[in-house]
Amino acid sequence: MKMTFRWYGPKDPITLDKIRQIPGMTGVVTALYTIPVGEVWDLESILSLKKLVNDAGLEMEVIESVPVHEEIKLGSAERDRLIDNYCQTIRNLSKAGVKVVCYNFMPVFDWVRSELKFVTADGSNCLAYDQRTVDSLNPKKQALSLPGWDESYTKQELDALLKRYEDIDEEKLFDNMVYFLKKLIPVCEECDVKMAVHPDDPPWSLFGLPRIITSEEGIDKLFKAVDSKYNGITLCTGSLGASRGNDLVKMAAKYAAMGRVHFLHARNIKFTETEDNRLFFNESPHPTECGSLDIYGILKALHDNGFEGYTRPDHGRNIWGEDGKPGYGLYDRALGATYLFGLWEAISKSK
Ligand SMILES: [Mn+2]
Repeated sequence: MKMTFRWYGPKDPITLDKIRQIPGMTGVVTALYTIPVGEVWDLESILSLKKLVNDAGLEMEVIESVPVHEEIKLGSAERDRLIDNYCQTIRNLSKAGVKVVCYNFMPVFDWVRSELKFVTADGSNCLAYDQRTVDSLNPKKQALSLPGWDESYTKQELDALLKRYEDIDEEKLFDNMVYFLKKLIPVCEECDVKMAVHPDDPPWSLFGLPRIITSEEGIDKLFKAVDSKYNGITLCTGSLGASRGNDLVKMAAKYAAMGRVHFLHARNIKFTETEDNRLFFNESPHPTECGSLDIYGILKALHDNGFEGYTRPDHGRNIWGEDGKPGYGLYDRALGATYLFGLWEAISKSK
C-alpha cells in the first residue's frame, strides 16, 4: 500500500512541504485544474506539475480526476472526438509515470451533501447529508442551493443539460460508459495506466438523474462488460458505505482478490437515527469506533486479498480552528493517514 494525499495544485493552501511531513506519505494525488473538460492534457503541463511534486520529495503516480465530458455520458455524436482526446491524455500521463487515473461517471452533479459545516459534539465541523434537505430540492424548478455544487453552469445551461438527460436512463448511461471504456481500456493496457472509477456519491439516483456505480451489482456488471484489470475501481468507503445495503468488507475482499482495486479512499461516516426514519449521516473521524463503517475490517480484507494499490485518507473534518476547504483541511486528514498507516502495519505484522 502506498499512502498518498490529495493536493489541489499550486494554489492549495496545504503545501507540498506540509504534506511531505505527514508520516508515511509517498506522494500526492492531483490534477491539472486549468484545462477545460474534454481537452487533451498536454505533456508539457503534466511534466511541469510532476516536477513541482517531485522537487518536494513526493511522487505523482495517481491522477484524480481526468473528468469525463458530459457528451460522452450522453452518448452524443461528439463523443468519439472527446474519447480520442481522453485517450491522448492517458498516453501523455503515462509518459509522465502516472499509474492510476481516478474518474467518475455521474451525470451533471458530482458529490452531493446538504451541509458543508455540520458542527459535531466535539466542536469540529464536517460534511453531512440530510435526506430531508436533499428531497426538498428540485434543480429543474429552482436555482441550485446545495453547497458545493458546480456553479460553472448558468441556470439556462443547466436546464438544457437536465432536459437532455431526460432520455438517459440507467441502462443507456451504462451503455455509454461501456462504449467509452471499450475504446479507452486498450489504450490503458498499452500504456500501463489503470482506470479506477469512483463510485457515485451518494450511491443512488438524485433529481431523476441516473447513477450506476452504486453497488456490488453495478460494479460486477461493469467489470464483466469490459473485462480487463485496467478497468478497476476506486474503493471509496464513504461513498459506497452511505448505502447500508453495501457490504464493504465483502466488496473489498472480492475486488482486491480480482486485482481490480487500484485506489482506496478511506473515509468513515456516522449514521444518526432520526425520528422519521430519514437518512442522516455526517463524515466522522477515520477510526472505526468514531463512525459506522468497519475501517479495520475493510483494510484487513484488502490486505488479505493482496491489495497493493494507492491509498489516501478521504475527507476529513475541520479541527483545531482550521478553516479549510470542506473535507480537505490538513489536520484531520493527516490524523487519518497516520491511523490508516498504523492499522496497515499492525495487520501486516500480525500475519
Ligand atoms: Mn472518495
